[in-house]
Amino acid sequence: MINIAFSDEVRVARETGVPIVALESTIITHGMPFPTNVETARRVEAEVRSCGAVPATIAVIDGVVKVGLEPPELDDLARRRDVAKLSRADFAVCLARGGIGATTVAATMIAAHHAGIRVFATGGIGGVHRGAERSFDISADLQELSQTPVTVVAAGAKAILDLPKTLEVLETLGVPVLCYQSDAFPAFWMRDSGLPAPVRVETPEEIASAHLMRSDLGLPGGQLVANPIPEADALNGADILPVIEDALAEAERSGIAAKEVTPFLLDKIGTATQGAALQANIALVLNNARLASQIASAMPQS
Ligand code: PSU
Ligand code: MN
Repeated sequence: MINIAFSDEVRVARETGVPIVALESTIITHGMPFPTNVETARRVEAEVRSCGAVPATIAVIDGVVKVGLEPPELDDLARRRDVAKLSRADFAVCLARGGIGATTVAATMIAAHHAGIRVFATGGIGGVHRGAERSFDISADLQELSQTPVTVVAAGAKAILDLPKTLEVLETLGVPVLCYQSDAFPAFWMRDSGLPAPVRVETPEEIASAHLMRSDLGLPGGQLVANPIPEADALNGADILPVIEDALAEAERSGIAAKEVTPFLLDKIGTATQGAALQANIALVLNNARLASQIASAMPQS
C-alpha cells in the first residue's frame, strides 16, 4: 500500500473543491542553492494562493508521499543534502525503503495523478540532451508526459538540451506542446528558442478543455504548456548561450553522466552568471504558477 499524506491546506481544498496546483521538489533540492531554494518555494506557493488555488508541493519523506508540505517539512527538505532525486525509475524503491526524495517532473506527475491533481507548475522540463545520439540521455519526463494525465506548465526547456530533438520526441510520443500566447517555443531564460510553436494557445480555458478532451478521446498522457518568461525578466542569448557551452564542455570533461547531468549544469550556470540566471529562473516559475492556477481554476472541480 502506498502511503499518501496531504498537508492540512490540501486536505481542506480537496474537501471543498478548491483548485489545486502541484509543484515539484527537485527544483528545490537539486535546482537552486540554499537559501534561495526555500525562499523561492515559499514565494511560488504564495503566488498560487494569491490566484485563488492551493499549492501542493510534492516530495517523499520517510517513505510517505507528501502532497503538500507543511512549512517545517519544506524548510528541512531545502536544507538537507542527502535527498535523492526521484524520477519514475526510483520512486517505488524510495517509498519501499522509507527513504527521503525530491520528485522530478516525472515523479511529481505520478504523485499528482494519484492525488487527483491535474495541473502542475514548474520551471523547465527535462528533455533530450545534446549528444543523446551517443549518450542516449533522454529525460524520463518526456515519457511521463505521454503516459500520465497531468498538464505541466513550464517555460519551455533550457538550451542545455537539444531543443529540436526534444520537440521531435514529444511529437513522436503524442504529447501536445501548447505555447501560451506565443508563436515560438520558449527556451527557459529566453522567450524564443528559434523553433516554431507546435500549437499556439491563447487562454487558460482552452488549455483546460484540451486536457479534458484528451481523456474523453481515451488518450493517456498529459500536456506540456510552454509559457514564455515575462519580457522584463528574460536574458539575452548573447549573455547566456556562451555560459551554457562552457558548462556543457566542463560536464563532458568531468565525465558527468545520468541523473547528475542536469543538476551539474544548473549549478555551473548559476555560478557563472552570478545570480542573473537564478533571478530569471525565479521570475519564470512565479509566472508559471500564475498560469497553472488559472488553468486549474478553469477545470470543473469534482
Ligand atoms: N530543468 C530545469 N530545472 C530543474 C530541472 C530540469 O531547468 O530543476 C529538474 C526537474 O526536476 C526535471 C529534472 O524533472 O531536473 C530532469 O532531470 P533529468 O534530466 O535527469 O531527467
Ligand atoms: Mn538524464
